[in-house]
Amino acid sequence: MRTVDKIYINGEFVTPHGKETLDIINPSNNQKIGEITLADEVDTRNAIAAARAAFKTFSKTTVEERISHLEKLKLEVEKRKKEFTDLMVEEYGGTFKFSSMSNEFTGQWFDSMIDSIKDFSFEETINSSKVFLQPVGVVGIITPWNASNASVCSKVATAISAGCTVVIKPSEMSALQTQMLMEAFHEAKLPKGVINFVTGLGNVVGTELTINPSVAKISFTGSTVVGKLIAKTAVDTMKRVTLELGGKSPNIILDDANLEEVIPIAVFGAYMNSGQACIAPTRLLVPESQLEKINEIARATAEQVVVGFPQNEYTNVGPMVSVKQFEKVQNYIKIGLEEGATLLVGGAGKPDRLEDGNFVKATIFTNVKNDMTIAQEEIFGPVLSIIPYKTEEEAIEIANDTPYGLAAYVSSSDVKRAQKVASQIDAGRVCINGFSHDPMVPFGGFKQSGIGREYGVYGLEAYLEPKAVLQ
Ligand code: TXE
Repeated sequence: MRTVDKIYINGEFVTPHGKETLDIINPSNNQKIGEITLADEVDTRNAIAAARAAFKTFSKTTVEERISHLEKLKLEVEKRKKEFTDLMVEEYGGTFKFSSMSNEFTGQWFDSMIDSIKDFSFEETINSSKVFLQPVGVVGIITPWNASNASVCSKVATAISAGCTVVIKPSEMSALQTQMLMEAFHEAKLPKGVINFVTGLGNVVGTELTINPSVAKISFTGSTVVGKLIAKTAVDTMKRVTLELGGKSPNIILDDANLEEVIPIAVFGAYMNSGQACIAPTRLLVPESQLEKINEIARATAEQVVVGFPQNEYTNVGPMVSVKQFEKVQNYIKIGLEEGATLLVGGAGKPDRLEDGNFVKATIFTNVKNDMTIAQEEIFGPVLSIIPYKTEEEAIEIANDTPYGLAAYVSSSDVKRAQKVASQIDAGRVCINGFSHDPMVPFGGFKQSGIGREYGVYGLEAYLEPKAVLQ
């Protein structure tokens, strides 16, 4: 049985003032594997005070000093890649494939920020005046469970690059991964108080971070509901907010695309991270004239998808993170059937021999209409909706017809045509012909998918406050 009974404040592991505990459950079998002691408001205020004190000197560090801190953080995180992968598989139920890829990639969050700041000008001259880009202050970092380390590392790397100090409230559902991250960051030996961790509940620790006047900015990744709550509360103290929220990403297959190639990619893509990914292409928009053929290829692909224990290297879809998330996905499958979508593969219930865990069948609905609930709301599970369209214009209209605008995908054998379509889509990121990722390129949402951008120079600017000195 593991215990997570420490938080990290002012360079030390301390026993939290909070006394409540929470079980850590393995989602593959719903067995208890450990327990965490939850931090409370007092712990949060202590962490904020430490970050505030550290900010006085850390905000004055040079770019070279910050680069050296980023290098040390990267080194310590990379040393533990294998352990992080094992914990992600066990605690979160992330597939071995996804978890190892995600941890393999973690160092790049630090590298990309080193590349972003090494030539960045924190000072400029406009006419005879100076503009200084100063770090905004103490940043509250609130992160979810679906890519815990990646989320924390990318936000911490950006904050450190700017000269900010941080109080991190990771998801209470990633306590084991957080514990190891605390150890890694501690070993990096940054000045005391620059990085603090307070693991507790959202409505306790998260709320304190959001109301506390000593916190200058909140960087949040999570649900749209909580994102809105944070934005409303944060405005009372005029905090800066960066919100990376949900998505319902369209994947437009144009009529000239090579279906045998792009449909399998689309199906496996929708199941990335077992469907628990904000950028997953969950709405597959296809030419109506090719619907039958596409249904066939999608069905054949889904039959190859391995749903099962996440530690198996061949598994594509592991369990949902919690019973609550499992039930949420099941409910959407039920709604899909009730609203008249055609079930192509999968459906309600658990796959055979996987009854103990939170496993969902790899599911595809076809003949979905875009106004159906399953096409409008984020399901966050392995459920793909195939939506037929008649013309390219209609495809673009459907793509844009949700409250979200995080990611989008376009496939065509004519790249220029795909680019033209991409230019008309309301989303913060559009990938042409497949899935690509670049940690230097801005990431964030249009519409209700969020506010602001993360990564690289765009992300950095959200942690800086311009100060003009006129003379
Ligand atoms: O997210 P929450 P949940 C979506 C996805 C999923 C749904 C619910 O659709 O099914 O959200 O997941 C903290 N003040 N995404 O309930 O609650 C919380 O402790 C401050 C999309 O787990 O938004 C955790 O650290 N903080 C998404 C973080 O917010 C609060 C990733 C996210 O949890 C808080 C995850 C409060 N009042 C879920 N309440 C993405 N964009 O990738 C909770 N938190």
